[in-house]
Amino acid sequence: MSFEEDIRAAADAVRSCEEITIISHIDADGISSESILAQALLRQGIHITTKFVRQLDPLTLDQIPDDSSLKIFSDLGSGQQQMLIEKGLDPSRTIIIDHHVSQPAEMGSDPFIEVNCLNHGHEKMSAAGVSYLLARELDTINTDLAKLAIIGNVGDMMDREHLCLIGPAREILRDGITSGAVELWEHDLNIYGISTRPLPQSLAYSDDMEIPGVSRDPDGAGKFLERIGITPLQPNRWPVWEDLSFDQKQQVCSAVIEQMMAHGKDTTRLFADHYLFPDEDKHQASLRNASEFATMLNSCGRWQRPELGGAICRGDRVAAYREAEHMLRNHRTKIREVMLYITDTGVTELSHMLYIHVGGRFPDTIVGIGAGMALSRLNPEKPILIMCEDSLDPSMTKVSMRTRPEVVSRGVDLQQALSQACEGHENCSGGGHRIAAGAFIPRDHERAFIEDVNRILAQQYA
Ligand SMILES: [Mn+2]
Repeated sequence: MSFEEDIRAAADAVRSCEEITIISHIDADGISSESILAQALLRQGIHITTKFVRQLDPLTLDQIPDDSSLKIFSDLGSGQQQMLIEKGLDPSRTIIIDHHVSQPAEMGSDPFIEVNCLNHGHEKMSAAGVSYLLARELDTINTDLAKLAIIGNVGDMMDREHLCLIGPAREILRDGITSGAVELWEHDLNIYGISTRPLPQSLAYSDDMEIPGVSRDPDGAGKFLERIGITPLQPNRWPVWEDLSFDQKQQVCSAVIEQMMAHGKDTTRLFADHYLFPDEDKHQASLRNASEFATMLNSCGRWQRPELGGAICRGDRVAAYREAEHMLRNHRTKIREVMLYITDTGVTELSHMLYIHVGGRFPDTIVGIGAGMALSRLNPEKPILIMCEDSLDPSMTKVSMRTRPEVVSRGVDLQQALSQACEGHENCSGGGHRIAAGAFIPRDHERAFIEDVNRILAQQYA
């Protein structure tokens, strides 16, 4: 069946339902995906119950109600179909909305109703994108949900490699622009935090640009800006990128290009698309653009409050927003602690990767993000692998890996590296994406696992 036929089949399956249970992932993609599905289904008059899970394993599956409701798994499920069968889920009453590698159940069982863009060659689209296409198939009034689909896609870094959304995700972007909820800033400066971060910080900590005198040096970045006439609004209060006029932005871009060219730096990743939300209040700046909105959802999920993120996706700008802002501040502080711990402690450098074990010092839900941030301050040429205790099971270790787009373009695939390394050890499971991946392994396999991953990476580089 084609992608469109899969979408239609899923739409047909939900239309006749009265009750649906959504099981979704706790990250920005999973949270926005759930909000798209729940709102679209509510508009059909269907009663919805949601269960957010950190991962799909036999334990979490036990928490799913054994009732007559249709089950929709979103942002997970494709890789766990055999487990779903073993847990007794009825394939004709279960829809999987996903974008991870699909592994059908063993021969003999009926297939699930699965809508997975990856099965149709669309690598740069997330579960929120698939959920949106299903919502739009149900009713075209749901095009107002395109904004949430953009947030999910950006949250899952679908725009990172090409520095813009492509393929079906780009078509969803067009719906968002048409509905008026999304504004596209095309080929804009490739920095993070355009609505909330003081500009010197944004410039100093861009992962993609090496600007001599500016990168990793916020004071240097401030001086750089002052030289071209961009100054603090008040003492110590710098404007954010969104505050600058068109002319000021042009000035910054020209100065950045000049500085990079003068030092022979690669400028190919200097510009990226930004997705702005003009309907969001400037006083709630964390929601003004897709990547910062996604960060807020991620912080809700990673601190075990995904439903707060869900409330924000549904439009709560008072109680849930206030609480989420508080969590976001805490989230940033903790990630910063992880990053500083890594850079202060130092990592072990192997032939093809960096690694560090942080034990039980930090929540296992944020160490991967901290490692990603630390990477630009370490040797960004090699992927980083970080290990920590699994908070749910002390006999297990959680592994996270991060790398940069240039490394991926040289043939490195972290998802493949971790999955392959898992095959060589018992009770290991891993997955993710080329640029960011994770695994759970038994604690006593740590050493051997690291060596295996390094060896696999060596083959990938070759
Ligand atoms: Mn996802």
